[in-house]
Amino acid sequence: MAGKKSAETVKTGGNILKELSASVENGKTQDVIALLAVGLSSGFTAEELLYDGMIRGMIDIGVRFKNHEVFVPEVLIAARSLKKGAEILRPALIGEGVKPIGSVVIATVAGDLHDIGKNLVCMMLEGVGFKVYDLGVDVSNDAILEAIKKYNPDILALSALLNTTLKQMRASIEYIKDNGFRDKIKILVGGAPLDEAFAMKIGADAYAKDAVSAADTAKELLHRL
Ligand code: B1M
Repeated sequence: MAGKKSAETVKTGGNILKELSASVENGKTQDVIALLAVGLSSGFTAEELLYDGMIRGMIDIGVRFKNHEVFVPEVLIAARSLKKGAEILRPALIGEGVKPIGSVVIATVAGDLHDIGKNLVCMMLEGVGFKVYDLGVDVSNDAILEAIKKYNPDILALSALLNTTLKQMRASIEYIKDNGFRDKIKILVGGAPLDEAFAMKIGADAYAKDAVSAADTAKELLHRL
């Protein structure tokens, strides 16, 4: 990434990205806030601090969660630190607002409460100029359909983090199709358990593996409308 500065050159004496990762993993929000301030003033980009620092900590705690070394409360505390950090980086990630290039309705599908990744996707979409209508988590097919009717978006973006909610993602797309709205929008899907092949199988227009590519892919989808 542009302007990359090796962590060793930071004058705090520590490795900012590693410390950020550990602070998120241990849910030390105050440390996250302080490290972000140092990181930003030391020349790291918001993307580096987010992806190479904070998200690594979330991935690490995810592995410990899977291995039953930590449990839901620890994961929630870490998630809270990451959310706080992402809020701090938000202005740097989003940039100055200009006339929207298009609009997106976004949701985490019904039965799924994971929203950290989706929230990052929202920020990146806003960052490249989309107007974003975020419906939140555990969003029913009806609520998605109502939002499409209300906001008339260019793109519907769906997120799922659980193997068990992948079929719900398919059901949401089917529901939109059954109600006659499929041809009016482009559908972008993402989330850790998905891949391109699955996205195509369930009738989405595109898949994106992370928040940055979600924003790029959404821009490409505008040309296919
Ligand atoms: Co959950 N959880 N969780 N969890 N959780 C995972 C996802 C899991 C992989 C952990 C594990 O076992 N290793 C596992 C799912 C296994 C599977 O089915 N594949 C799991 C499980 C099992 C569960 C519960 C069932 C646990 C339980 O209760 N026994 C339960 C389910 C609750 C429910 O949803 N109904 C549960 C609960 C929770 C918490 C509530 C404690 C908390 C969520 C808090 C919140 O989101 N507000 C939580 C968390 C935090 C995680 C982990 C640790 C971290 C997820 C995260 O935020 N990652 C996760 C393990 C892991 O991912 N390593 C885990 C950081 C985030 C930036 O990445 O969300 O992947 P991610 O988003 C990325 C990409 O996926 C992509 O871009 C993002 C950024 O680049 N992306 C998109 C996401 N959406 C996109 C949409 C797009 C494009 C790209 O276009 C539209």
